[in-house]
Amino acid sequence: MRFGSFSGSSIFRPLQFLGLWLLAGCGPVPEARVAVHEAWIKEGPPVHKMAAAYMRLENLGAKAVALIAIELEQGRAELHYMRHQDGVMQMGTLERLDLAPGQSVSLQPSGTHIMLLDLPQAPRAGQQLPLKLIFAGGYTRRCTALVKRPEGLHQ
Ligand SMILES: [Cu+2]
Repeated sequence: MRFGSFSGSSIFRPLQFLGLWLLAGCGPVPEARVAVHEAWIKEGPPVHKMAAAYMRLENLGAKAVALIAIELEQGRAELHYMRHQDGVMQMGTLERLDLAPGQSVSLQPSGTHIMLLDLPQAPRAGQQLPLKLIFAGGYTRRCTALVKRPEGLHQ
């Protein structure tokens, strides 16, 4: 089952997800529930073995959650912030991304993003990369991010 790679309805997937879970009757349902919407990676120069990944995270659970790490099959990932300071865009690592119950946070160009580093090769448009999101407390969420060209995007 894949829940991350889509670009359609934002509401249907979580319901479907919950429904499958209930039908499967698998053990205790974890309290944390996070939906990943429209996960994508910005294609960069072919020589760059790094790229930025974006998505919208939605906390569907009743408790606050915090994204603390991201795992890749090959390479590594960091959570980064971007901010303007004295006219200069600065980027740095974020230790965690908190989501209150019901809160939706967008990782997007010029803002908070997931930096993919030490990749075996530069991601090319059309490829899909599986990501594993790790939340405080051990909850994990897998998604697949589609690599897209940054046409018309503010870089
Ligand atoms: Cu970055």
